[in-house]
Amino acid sequence: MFKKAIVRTPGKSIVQGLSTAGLGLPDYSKALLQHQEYIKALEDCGVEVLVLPPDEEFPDSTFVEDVALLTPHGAIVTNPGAPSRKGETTAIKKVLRDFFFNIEEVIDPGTVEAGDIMMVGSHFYIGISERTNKNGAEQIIGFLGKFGLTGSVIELEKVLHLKTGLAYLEHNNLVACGEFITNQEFQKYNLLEIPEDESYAANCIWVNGPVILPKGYPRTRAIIQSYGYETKEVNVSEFQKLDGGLSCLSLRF
Ligand code: CIR
Repeated sequence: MFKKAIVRTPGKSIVQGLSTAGLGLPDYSKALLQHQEYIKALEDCGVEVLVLPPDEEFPDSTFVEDVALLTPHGAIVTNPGAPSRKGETTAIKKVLRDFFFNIEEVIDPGTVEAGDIMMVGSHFYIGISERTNKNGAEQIIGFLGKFGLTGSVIELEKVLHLKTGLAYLEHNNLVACGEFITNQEFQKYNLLEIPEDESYAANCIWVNGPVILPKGYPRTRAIIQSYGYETKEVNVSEFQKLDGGLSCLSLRF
């Protein structure tokens, strides 16, 4: 169960965020409203949300999930592979001190963005991507070991982050899209296969029972509901323009 979540309000500089989506620039006022809707959805799932102020210096800093990995036994501050995002870790480290006694930190030459890490019980899958390298993944596995947890590595082919195409919904149920559907590692789960034209919705989050998913993906919603989940939809179109999914917008613990 998640008791708390940390989010960061987008700043005006969000329009300078990294993007490959080709969907145009995000609209700042819309992004703010959507962010509030997102917070409300988390609260409706029984989570207390800590809302951090905008950090204009870092256009992508609203995607807080990438800068830390939070586990029940300790936190790990990452070292983003995107040069423009490296400095985001300083602020999150200060925030985490209020909640975690054990805090580890990934250092160069290791790079990690935690959008590449998926928690399944006490095991963590770590995607090797353009942002997360092998050295970074090894550091993560070492820290997890100290916490009594385990980790393993998954090579990514096409997607930005591991959780761009995967979401664990507890109860052995795994939402998967594209390259992950046939990956041997994931065949032991009940795979909820998301059609390619709804791939953006594969990045959804289980929050204490309900599943929050992006608005506008009816087939994905139906698949998730068919497994007995209550669903909540949030419009995150302005974050999608920056390659950001639902999960990236919060750190849940
Ligand atoms: C980036 O490229 O870093 C941001 N524009 C989007 C990060 C999305 N994070 C995620 O998928 N975990």
